[in-house]
Amino acid sequence: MKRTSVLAVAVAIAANLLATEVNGHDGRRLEVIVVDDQLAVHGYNSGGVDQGGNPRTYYNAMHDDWQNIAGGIVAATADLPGFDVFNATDSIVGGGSADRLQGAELTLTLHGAVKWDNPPASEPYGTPVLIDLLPSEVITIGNSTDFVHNNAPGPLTLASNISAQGEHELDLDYSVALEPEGVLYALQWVLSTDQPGISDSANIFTILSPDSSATNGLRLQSLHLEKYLSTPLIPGDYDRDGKVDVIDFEAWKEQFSHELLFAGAGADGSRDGIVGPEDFLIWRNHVGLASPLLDNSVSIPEPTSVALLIAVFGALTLSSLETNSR
Ligand SMILES: [Ca+2]
Ligand SMILES: [Ca+2]
Repeated sequence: MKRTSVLAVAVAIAANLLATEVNGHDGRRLEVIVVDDQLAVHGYNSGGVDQGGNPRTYYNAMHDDWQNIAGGIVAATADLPGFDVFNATDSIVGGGSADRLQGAELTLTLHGAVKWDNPPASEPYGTPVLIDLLPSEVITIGNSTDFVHNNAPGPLTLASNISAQGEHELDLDYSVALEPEGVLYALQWVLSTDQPGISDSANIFTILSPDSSATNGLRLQSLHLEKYLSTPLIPGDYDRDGKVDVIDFEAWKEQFSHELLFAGAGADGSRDGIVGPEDFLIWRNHVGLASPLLDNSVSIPEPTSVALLIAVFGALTLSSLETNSR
């Protein structure tokens, strides 16, 4: 990195840190939860609503956008998505995890970053094409004590000695010495704790889209990538809309035989890194289910139409898969 770039990033980070100390940030955030003795994060939006649902109908992924630094400095920063640990009273998504995590430390470890260059301008956005970053694309992420970047991944202490009231506004400061345009970045994290009996999270993704004041903020494409990389609330919900229906079957069919960069993405319900017949069975075993987060206006397919669908597609697909796959 050139010296001017380093300076610009340092200035941006310093400005961000000052802002963070004054107050936390409203907007797209991630509530830390414990599900079946495993850490997870559940996205919600404290600053308004977007097309992604509030809270999200899936775990472990959230997007927000860069803000280009003004004044001729070629750099961008972001301070969201941020994290929170809530008690039962303050919990946005229900329950709260402060009692389970009381006294514990939370560590967020960066494992790397990928990008989706030039996603389609309009729907359908299709399966995201994820590639490595160029050596010049260095995303630095820090909090008040530590820094990591995508070429030197490692741990950040998100919180230590969590109180019974929880820990609010655990924000990160993202910085990059360029002004992203036409590209979505996804940072891959794992959340862990020293609290006995609670295992590490699955992959968690924070996604950053271009400055929303730029010509194309790619917000809907970011949301699409967020859903693709997330963990569904209900197994078989391959488009992450909170219900398991024929659209998820279509997603599975479109992605069939794809080998994935990240196990559990898209239609990989079995989390083995490939979209195969086992993921069809997961869909079939959960079809008709819907998340309680959805309101009553959501229509779920009639049992008869689902049964018909399984009869027609299920038998056909499985018999062909059994002869053709692997
Ligand atoms: Ca669905
Ligand atoms: Ca699979």
